[in-house]
Amino acid sequence: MSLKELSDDDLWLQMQDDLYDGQKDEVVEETKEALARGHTPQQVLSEGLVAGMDIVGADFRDGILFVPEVLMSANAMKAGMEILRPLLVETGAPRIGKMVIGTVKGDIHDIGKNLVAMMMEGAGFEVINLGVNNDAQKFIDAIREHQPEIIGMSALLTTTMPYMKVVIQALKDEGLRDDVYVMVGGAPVTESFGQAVGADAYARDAAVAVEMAKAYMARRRGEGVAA
Ligand code: B1M
Repeated sequence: MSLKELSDDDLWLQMQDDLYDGQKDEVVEETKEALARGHTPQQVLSEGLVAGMDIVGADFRDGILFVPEVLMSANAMKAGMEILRPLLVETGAPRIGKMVIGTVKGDIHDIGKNLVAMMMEGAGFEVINLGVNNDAQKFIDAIREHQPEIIGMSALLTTTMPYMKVVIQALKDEGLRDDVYVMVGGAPVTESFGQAVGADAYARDAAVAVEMAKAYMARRRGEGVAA
């Protein structure tokens, strides 16, 4: 059966299966087909790519999948995200602020962080994406160089999320803490953890991150305040 003959529900299932199997080319074709059917990039992300990665995550946790297989799934997901990228990024929204974002030291997960970066760009933020495995000095250097209003930290491991506190302490030590709004996120991160490490905001997903960042910029403009 060709892709075009699949119902929408079966197309999502096929995408999830192919992502699970690390079939990059197929995921790209299915992403294009879903868009051609008029689904929004957000729908393609949630019904196809993220839903597929959720199954990968569960089987990784349960010892059914191992790192090499998960890497292939991650690459397939990234290939699908590349198709969505222009739609998420080039929305023509006016520039409203600047954000530096990175995954913290010891952590190489970047899919969710890249999704946040893309959606922030789509909302009108200039985004400086530091990539993965960033120590506190990298965040500090980037703040000095780019003067962002917002910094975002992502962590996917319970062993790396405490490093967010190290970065926030380093910002204080360098006298930069009050200049930036600190946002944190990633699968194991919670609202209470964010508060405990002294972040300004925790966002559970990319869409929420965008809304919080926009709300902060509006407050900042309105009140003429720093972070
Ligand atoms: Co890893 N991994 N992994 N992994 N991996 C997890 C995180 C894990 C939960 C899997 C599991 O056991 N179920 C587990 C962590 C357990 C724990 O700490 N409690 C785990 C582990 C153990 C590991 C290794 C240690 C495995 C090993 O080597 N034995 C190792 C660590 C490597 C390292 O970082 N040092 C490892 C490696 C890898 C791969 C390299 C194979 C690959 C990463 C590839 C890549 O990113 N380029 C990988 C993957 C893919 C995953 C899972 C399966 C999927 C993560 C993902 O991309 N999700 C993951 C399982 C899971 O999370 N359930 C898992 C999709 C993405 C869209 O969601 O990143 O959560 P997420 O982002 C969300 C939100 O969290 C939020 O927005 C996004 C949605 O809109 N968000 C933010 C994220 N960052 C934000 C920042 C914000 C705001 C919101 O503001 C700044």
